[in-house]
Amino acid sequence: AATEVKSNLDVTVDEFQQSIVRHLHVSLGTDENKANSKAWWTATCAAVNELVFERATQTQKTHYKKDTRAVHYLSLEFLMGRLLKNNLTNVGLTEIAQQALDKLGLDFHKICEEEPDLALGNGGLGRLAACYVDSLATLDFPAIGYGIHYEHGLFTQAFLEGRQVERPDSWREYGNPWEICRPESVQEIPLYGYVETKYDDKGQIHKEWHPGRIIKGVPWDIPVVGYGAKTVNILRLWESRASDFFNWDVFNAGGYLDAQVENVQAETISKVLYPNDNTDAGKELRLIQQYFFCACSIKDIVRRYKRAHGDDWSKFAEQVVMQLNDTHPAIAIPEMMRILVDRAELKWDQAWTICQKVFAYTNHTLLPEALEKWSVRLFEKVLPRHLEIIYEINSRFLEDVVEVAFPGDDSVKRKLSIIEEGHEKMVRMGNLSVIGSFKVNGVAEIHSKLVKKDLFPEFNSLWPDKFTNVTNGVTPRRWLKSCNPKLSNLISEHVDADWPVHLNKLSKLADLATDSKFQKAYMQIKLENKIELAKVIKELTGVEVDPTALFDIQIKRLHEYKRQQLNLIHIMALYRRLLQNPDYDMPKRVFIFGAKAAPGYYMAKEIIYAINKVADKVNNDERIKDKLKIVFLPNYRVSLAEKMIPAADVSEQISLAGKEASGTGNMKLALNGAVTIGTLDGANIEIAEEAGEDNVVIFGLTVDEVKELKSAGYNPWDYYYANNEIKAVLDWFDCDYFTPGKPGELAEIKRSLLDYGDTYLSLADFASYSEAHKKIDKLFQDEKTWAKMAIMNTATMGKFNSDRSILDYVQNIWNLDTCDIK
Ligand code: DL6
Repeated sequence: AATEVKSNLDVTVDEFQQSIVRHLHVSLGTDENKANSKAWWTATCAAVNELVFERATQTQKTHYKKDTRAVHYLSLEFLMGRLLKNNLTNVGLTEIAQQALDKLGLDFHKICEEEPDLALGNGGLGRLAACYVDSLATLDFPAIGYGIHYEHGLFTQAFLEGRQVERPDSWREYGNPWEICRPESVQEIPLYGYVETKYDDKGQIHKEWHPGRIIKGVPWDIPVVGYGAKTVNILRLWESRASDFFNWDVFNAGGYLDAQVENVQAETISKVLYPNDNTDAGKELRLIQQYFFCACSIKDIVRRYKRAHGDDWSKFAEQVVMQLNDTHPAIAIPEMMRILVDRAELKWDQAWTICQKVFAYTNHTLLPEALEKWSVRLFEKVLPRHLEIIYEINSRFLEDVVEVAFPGDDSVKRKLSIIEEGHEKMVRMGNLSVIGSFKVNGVAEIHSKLVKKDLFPEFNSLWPDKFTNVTNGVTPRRWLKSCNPKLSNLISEHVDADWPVHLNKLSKLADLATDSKFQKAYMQIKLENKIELAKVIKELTGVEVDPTALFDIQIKRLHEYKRQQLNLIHIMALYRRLLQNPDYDMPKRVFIFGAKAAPGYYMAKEIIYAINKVADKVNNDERIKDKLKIVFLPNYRVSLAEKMIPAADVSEQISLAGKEASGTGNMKLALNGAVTIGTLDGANIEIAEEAGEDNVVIFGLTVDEVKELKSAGYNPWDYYYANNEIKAVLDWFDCDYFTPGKPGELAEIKRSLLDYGDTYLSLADFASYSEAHKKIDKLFQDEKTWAKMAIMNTATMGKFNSDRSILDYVQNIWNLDTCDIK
């Protein structure tokens, strides 16, 4: 195929076919007659792995031999999705695998559908980590991702009479072919207990932590295949187990079951991913998860360093950089200090100098409810030595830095202290991360500005050079080449075949944006992708949609700041307009949602319910002649996104300005030719800059206007009384129109928008949003203009390649060299 990367893995169709069959026999112990689709999928993965693990070993050997500096990406989440198609794309064997399976009488796409998603993340933050490890391998940078080997990833979502119900995710119930256990690298991790202060002969103080529990960390490695399959890095995920020390006394006394209790508790640590996006869980188990994976990872890093450098710590900061993916791994900072001071017996200053050269921190949110704080009481119980270290870091910082810069200013000290005073003392992980890191970055231009201006202004005045921006990006291998093969092939007919690594080359398509032949080909592919999605919609919801209608897609976690409720009230307004005037001028529209709500987030679940109820009514209302359809696809996840994104006409990016740090779905949708309807928030601003104002539709208050309105005293009732449409739509929630026989069942939505203050200003932005949609309607009805806009979006998204983000990190933060793997 035109877009196939030249693989350096030389494999013929016959060889690949033989390899699949061999694995069916020797790895799975079955044969061609007995094997079901799952077995064929497993055997195909094994055939890929046979090639990939060779490269992984070669990569590790080379990094070791060359003693390379490496980045260690510490993240509580890696939302990897499915790996078979992605790995085949990256090794350049998609066609070969397809033909091999074809010869075996199997359908490649059906086999790929057997794969469970690796849903070890909640949303943007976890998916970003997955894109970044892809780019690091593609660009041949020595890197390792560290995280948790959750037994259950993000819950599976179903709808029961319109309400979200959660079921456990079991991505590895019977094993997963992509992972390899590494018992040789098991680590032991202490927890709880107390700290003893000792004095040596010279009167020097030594601290000794006597832990109350020891947990075993078992590493599982997943290969991360770079595009072109030169570098294969590793994602190392830690599973918790009870340590080998078993409670033999209890066991021998006949308490077999009691003796197992400890095992169960230990294994709980990596049992389940916390399903909260952009909120802090604040639970003991979560703190233990954070410490567990950081401590395992640091031991692993130190072991590898010592293999090359022995006890000479002077090179550590030259060899190691650790990126903290939000504050979740911030406990790594005091843990590193503990290793250096208590175990390696370095002087405090020497240890701190090393630490401050090793850590860098990415902030992913300004939302106050997502900024992590742990009670001092909890710290004292779980990590008593770390609390002491944090106090020491804090008092030295307040005396040596803050007092010098702001002499006598206690209010600044209170703000910058790692410890928040109050009726319950808290450890502020954000402040710890800033103090312990040499760089702090936000994830889009505007977000990084707000990090400096609103979140950490005093830190910024202390250390202006510490703060920087790295705008997020997404991997074009998964988010264009692999998920949208038809568009990829069309692109490759017009642009150099290496566009998946040099995404700026798509700019050449701009010359074709008004070329009617190219427009026709481009829009034909969009239509075919919409036909495919229509089938998925029918399968998942039973709703039939017209593929020629405008497909308007909002896919992201359900959160009030992302404003799915604004989308809903606008859809209801459209419905009302159609009921009042059946000839109301608008193209046929299908509004498509995909979103999971955190199980404990009441209002988010109410919004899902309301959308489903409104959908039921609208979809079955013959009066509006199918002009409006609404579908909420259950269980939104990476593999579903891959089917939705290529079929989108319009991309909804409608968060309240100042709330969405960046967004990355916005980039994926625009890259696949969807026109953004969006606020001036996060990366939308940069997308608009790149695409040009003619090719996006911007609406709503700006960050400054939001601040002004809030400080003047925002009153949603003003908008309710001033705008008849808002009033009518909100009043609809009070009756039983959408919930027959159950009046007021959706009234909580109205209450949140009026009585509870409309925190995210949906009513203030409604009129402007509605006008923006009218504009979209007009543009969509003009086929040529719309085709030009869609093509221009694809042509201008080069900046949002995650390779560019990684190169920004490398140049401004990590200072890495590439390493060629022969
Ligand atoms: O940076 C990745 C992603 C951004 O694109 C989203 O805008 C942002 O909401 C998300 N942040 C989080 C924060 N979670 N915590 N803590 O998920 O990060």
